[in-house]
Amino acid sequence: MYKVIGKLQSRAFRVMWMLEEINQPYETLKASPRSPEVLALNPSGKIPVLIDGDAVISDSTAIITYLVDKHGALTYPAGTVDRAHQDALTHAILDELDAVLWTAARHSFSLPEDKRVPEVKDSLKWEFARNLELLADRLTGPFLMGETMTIADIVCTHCLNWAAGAKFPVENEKMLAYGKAMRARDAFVRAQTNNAD
Ligand SMILES: N[C@@H](CCC(=O)N[C@@H](CS)C(=O)NCC(=O)O)C(=O)O
Repeated sequence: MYKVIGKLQSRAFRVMWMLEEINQPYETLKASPRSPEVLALNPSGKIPVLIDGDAVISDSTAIITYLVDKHGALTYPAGTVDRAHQDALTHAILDELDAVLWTAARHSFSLPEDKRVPEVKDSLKWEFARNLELLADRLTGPFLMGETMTIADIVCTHCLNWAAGAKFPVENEKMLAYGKAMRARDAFVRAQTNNAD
């Protein structure tokens, strides 16, 4: 059985949700970043980490990519042009949404206090809203890749939830409707209820 290391309110949620989507059983260890349990598995101290037998895999996007490739679901096959587009979209979301939110988080609580520049957050909020508008322009189907749900939707929806928690306004109607539909998925709801603290 898979083991997910990390708390629900972190990028570990992406892994829990993916495992629910592909109907794979898993257990969780609700460890905090940089805790001894995490450091023993991942020298960076970051969560999530996935344990699959003897294998230890870090990074939420690497983990969910591994899972979809292994189980042949929620992805276009590796080596196809569709997969290249899917990967490009996933990386764009990491650059344009995840990285912006993470920079704000670092300047809110993660960096040492004397290294934080809280004033940067207004600029990041503007950048996030602009990037979301650009992403919305590309949204033509129920999912980011059109008719097929992929890992890009898991990463993007997680970033939309993260934005709400970080008080980054999401005002684009298309993205609001998209987020609502993604959060209504049975697997999303199961991931939240099965892993609540
Ligand atoms: N790119 C990594 C980022 C992992 C990451 O930064 N996780 C946060 C929690 S969501 C963390 O562990 N932060 C602690 C730290 O950076 O020291 C991923 O997607 O897993």
